Amino acid sequence: MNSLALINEFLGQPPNASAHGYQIDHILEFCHWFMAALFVGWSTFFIFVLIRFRKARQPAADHAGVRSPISTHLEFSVVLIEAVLLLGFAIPLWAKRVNQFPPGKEALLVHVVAQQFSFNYHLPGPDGQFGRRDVSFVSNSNPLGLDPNDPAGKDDIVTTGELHVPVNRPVIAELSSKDVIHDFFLPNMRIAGDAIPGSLIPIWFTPLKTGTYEVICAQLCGLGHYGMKGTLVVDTPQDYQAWLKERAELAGGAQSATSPGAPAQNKPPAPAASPSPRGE
Ligand SMILES: [Cu+2]
Repeated sequence: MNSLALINEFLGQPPNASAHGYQIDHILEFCHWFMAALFVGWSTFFIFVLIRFRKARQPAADHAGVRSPISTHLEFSVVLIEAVLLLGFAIPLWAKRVNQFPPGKEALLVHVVAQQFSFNYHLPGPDGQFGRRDVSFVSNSNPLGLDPNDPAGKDDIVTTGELHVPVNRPVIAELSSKDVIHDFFLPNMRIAGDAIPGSLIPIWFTPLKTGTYEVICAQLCGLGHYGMKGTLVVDTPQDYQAWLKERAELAGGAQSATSPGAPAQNKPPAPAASPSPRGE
């Protein structure tokens, strides 16, 4: 941590815990210091102008105005620095985040399905395959509409509110929503992505430090919006395997509870469990 990082702390940024987060912090730090320099610079210039062109010193208006090229040079420099920031740092970093996803084998893929008002997580279980999901199977005990007849889904893990991931392994979170637009925001991982009904939006990050972090919804999605606060637990690989095992056992129990073909409870169907296509 260099002294520049102080400005992020001062602004209330939680500590970074992801691999790419340092680059984002760096841009934020630089931008804030640059804005501070601009603020001091332009304020000084403004005060200088007030004094230099005061009425006592300039009784008659000068219609030609300022002839010095300094302000032009200053403005050009500011535009240049901003262009370098945008084209040299911000856009390449963004492009890397969007285009250079880690290879599928290396990364952990998790489906994040937002709803009013919680985040549901769908993991493939030991077989590594996601079970089919369909809106017709959605019920209180099956919030994602896992197809009970699909063998690939038998060992799938579905959790609500808490997501576990292993440390030092890239995580791809595929975002979707069952109702309105939410935003899956992991402040410590310096990543956020909108969860939009009818869309699958992947985001990725690599957690570097074990610990428990906040998950929040960053779109005002309704009255219970605040209640979407959840937890991301970054485990050591051993702890993660233990958690997977525990959840898989629980999932086995839950699967038999919702016996295949059991009709969804008598309630209006939820809008949709993506990624099934829908005709809205
Ligand atoms: Cu939300």
